[in-house]
Amino acid sequence: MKEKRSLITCALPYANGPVHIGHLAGVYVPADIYVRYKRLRGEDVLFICGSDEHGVPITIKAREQGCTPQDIVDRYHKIIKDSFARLGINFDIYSRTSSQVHEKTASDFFRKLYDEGKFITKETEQFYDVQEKTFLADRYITGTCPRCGNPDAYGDQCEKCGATLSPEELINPKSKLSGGELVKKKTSHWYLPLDRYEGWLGRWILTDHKEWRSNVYGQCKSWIDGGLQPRAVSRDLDWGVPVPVEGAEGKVLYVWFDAPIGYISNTKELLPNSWKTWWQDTSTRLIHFIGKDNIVFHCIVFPSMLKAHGDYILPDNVPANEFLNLEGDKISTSRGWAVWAHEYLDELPGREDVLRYVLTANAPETKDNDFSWKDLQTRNNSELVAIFGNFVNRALVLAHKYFGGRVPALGTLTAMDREALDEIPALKASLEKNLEEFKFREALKDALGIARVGNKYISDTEPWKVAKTDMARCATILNVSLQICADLAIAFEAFTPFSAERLRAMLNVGLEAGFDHRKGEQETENTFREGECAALHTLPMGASLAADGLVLRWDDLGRDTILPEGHTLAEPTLLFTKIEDEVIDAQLQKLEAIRQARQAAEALKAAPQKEECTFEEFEKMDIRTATVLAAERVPKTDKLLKLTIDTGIDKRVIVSGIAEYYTPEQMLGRQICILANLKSRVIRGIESKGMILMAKQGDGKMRFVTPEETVVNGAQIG
Ligand code: B3M
Ligand code: ZN
Repeated sequence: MKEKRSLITCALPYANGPVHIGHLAGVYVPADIYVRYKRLRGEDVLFICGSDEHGVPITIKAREQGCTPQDIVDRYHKIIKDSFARLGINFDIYSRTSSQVHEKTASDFFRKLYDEGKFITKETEQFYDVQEKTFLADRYITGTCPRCGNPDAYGDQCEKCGATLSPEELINPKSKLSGGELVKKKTSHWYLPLDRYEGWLGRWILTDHKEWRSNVYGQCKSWIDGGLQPRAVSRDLDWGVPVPVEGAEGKVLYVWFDAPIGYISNTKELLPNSWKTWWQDTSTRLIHFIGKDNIVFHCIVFPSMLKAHGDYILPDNVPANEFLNLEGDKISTSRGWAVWAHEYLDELPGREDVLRYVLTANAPETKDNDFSWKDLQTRNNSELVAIFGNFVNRALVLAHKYFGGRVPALGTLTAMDREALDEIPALKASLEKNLEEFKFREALKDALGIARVGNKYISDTEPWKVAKTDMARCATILNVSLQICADLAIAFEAFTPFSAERLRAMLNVGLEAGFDHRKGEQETENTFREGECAALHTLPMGASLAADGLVLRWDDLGRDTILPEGHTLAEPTLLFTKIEDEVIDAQLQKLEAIRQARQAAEALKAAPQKEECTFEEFEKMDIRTATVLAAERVPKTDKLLKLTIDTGIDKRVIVSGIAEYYTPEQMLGRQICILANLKSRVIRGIESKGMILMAKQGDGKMRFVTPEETVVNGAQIG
């Protein structure tokens, strides 16, 4: 076994929707970069993830779609797992919290804490749906937001104004299940008394982990300073891990209690014999990659659970990211404002690395950041194509043109050669430091810096010109250039693994990275469910061994000579290609369509109720039926019709702004309703007496309000 051992986990995505670029940039791409880097350095790394398949939103989605929660998670687990694999995010295992191993692990975990008296129980009153005979999770309760009046606020949050709510605060709370009234009913639950861990958490995080990212440290500090409260670890719900206690029928573990245990279960599923090395040996470093909304659970709640249990190590670091926006707007699954991983992969085939690159370059590490399609195009065309790809292509094409596809001989190095070669170890040092400190954006700049060095070197030395007069000098320049290509094939492995592998194929070299953890594990029949285990990381030792056996290692990066003279190169192909405007425009149009559809849906929503009025106020209005006798357009206007109508008491003229919706011909003989006693007004020189009543939609569309069947003119409405 290697000395340095790291257990890397990524937040388990909820299996109630596909993953989008926000998830990728915040959690999965940085984690994969870190893992690949560690493997390249020969460290022992285990990379764990899986779907989070419990929780209320999944049950809501199932109800909405008329299927079971299991149907929902089966569908999305597959889509999510597939997207990760296609993006080269190579977990050692991507399992799921509906697995049997997980149910047992989570259940045992709870039971140990229960038996040891680590929980307290509390009886509270909660909303109960009498019709459905069930307690309701906060999400299942809707009502009017007390802050902004949104009639569709949830019991935990108002999505319109963003307020965090409790179901008690909602005006007119109703059950989302039955739509019916709610009653309060007593229920009892188990709580983890976080207040008992406060002192310990304060020392462990605020004193011992000052090196954590400032956003993470700051959030923890404010939680701890604010005082911690006991947290319920069970729920009244029928989807989840049943509470393993007699008399707890109808109760399951709270999703945030069972989900982090999923990290342990998935390790167990992969390595049934040696999982304890990863979770119980204090020389293992545990690192959780998460988004900022998960900080409290990974830094406060889960560590307290682990501490209470007593057998497990605690996280060494939790490099949580901020959020990624899309074209300046918050990514929102419910509003459909996102770029979905699986759609990107289908619509921009072969451009996995471009997405990985752009999401890293814009990683929301210290503050929220933005993804835009134009930026993706620019970074692809002017960085990946124009710098990295262009340099590699020139070096390889010239080596084929002048030296038959072999690494030419290195002559005496000039100052220019030396200068270029000397820049690489410095960039390597910075790259290592940044990767170790989870500064992936900076690290990517270092890697691209190597390509910049190469690109500048080959432009300055102009080997294509030198070839005309001095073949020996040309050989030296291309030798140096090819060494820099080899540097890039190592440095970019973590960031753009597909391209790095293609580059290594062109250079005819392999890469040493990692090894198979399952070796030595007894594979019992139950160990791996078919198709459940993600493929092992792409590059077990010597996997892409070149024909003549040259294998690159991290330590080669920055060496003057990585590729020996005479080493055979393969045919070059383009590493990256330009992204044309059409591709970007199509994506922008797709987003525009989403924006418009959303606006239209907003517009169709009923407007909020107006202020109260008294019956007397209503009575003042003379609303009655009338018939249109004549209709004509008001000259020089688009919207106005001049209508002559019979009100039952008189014949009068009303000017109405309905010409967009009705022609004069359509108006003739039509029975309508009017407000007869509206103060008369002069519109375009015509005196208008009264107003025609129309049903108006949010998008402006108008329709007449007409009696169900023809009545006499002047019939009063009220
Ligand atoms: N599924 C929340 C999320 O995806 C949750 C993470 C669980 S990690 C143990 O944001
Ligand atoms: Zn609100």
